[in-house]
Amino acid sequence: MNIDSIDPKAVLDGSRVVLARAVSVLENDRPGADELHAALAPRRGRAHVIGITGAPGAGKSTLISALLRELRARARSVAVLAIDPSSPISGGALLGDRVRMGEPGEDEGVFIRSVSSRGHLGGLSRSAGRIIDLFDAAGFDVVIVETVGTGQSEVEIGRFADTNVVVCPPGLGDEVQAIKAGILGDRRRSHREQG
Ligand SMILES: Nc1nc2c(ncn2[C@@H]2O[C@H](COP(=O)(O)OP(=O)(O)OP(=O)(O)O)[C@@H](O)[C@H]2O)c(=O)[nH]1
Ligand SMILES: [Mg+2]
Repeated sequence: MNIDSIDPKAVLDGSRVVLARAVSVLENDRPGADELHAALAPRRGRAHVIGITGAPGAGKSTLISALLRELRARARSVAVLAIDPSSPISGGALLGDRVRMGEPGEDEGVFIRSVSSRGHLGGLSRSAGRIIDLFDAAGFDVVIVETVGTGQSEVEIGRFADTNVVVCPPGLGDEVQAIKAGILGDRRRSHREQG
């Protein structure tokens, strides 16, 4: 038996263990990743995807912790995909977002996964879109995506999220910042809206 093979039905039935394995398959583009993604297609398109982006240390993970508490108080199930930067030198990543968000404990309505950007530019990882689709198909009401700490040009999340939040530390820039192109000014239709 191929240990990487994932039963899409088990993902749709809400098995956390299978969901965690499915994320790994997509993240590492293992054999079966394309088939898994395709099998989940009919169940996609229901979750509300929130992208949280902004400069390193701006407070993205802290805001997500607060959003998690608020959404759970409203009985919404939430999956979080946090992208942490990988080192161009060692290739490794400290998955620190997960630490800052705290442990969801036994809460079945929360699923948090940190992955590394693996050198992908744009603020996400190469597999992020597929993992968002996976969480959507698995039935979460809300999918929150934390980008790596971004600069002006890392606007890829705008293509995937229904709602985009840019966390800005106080005291930077002026109103011209908001109308320039780039992370604050760009308005894009998401991939998901385009189908
Ligand atoms: N004073 C103040 N500190 C904050 C606020 N939000 C977050 N912090 C602190 O700022 C530090 C970084 O916060 P994070 O939430 O980890 O920031 P982040 O944007 O997720 O950081 P990266 O993922 O590393 O880019 C932590 O020590 C937080 O406690 C805030 O509103 N005010
Ligand atoms: Mg963070």
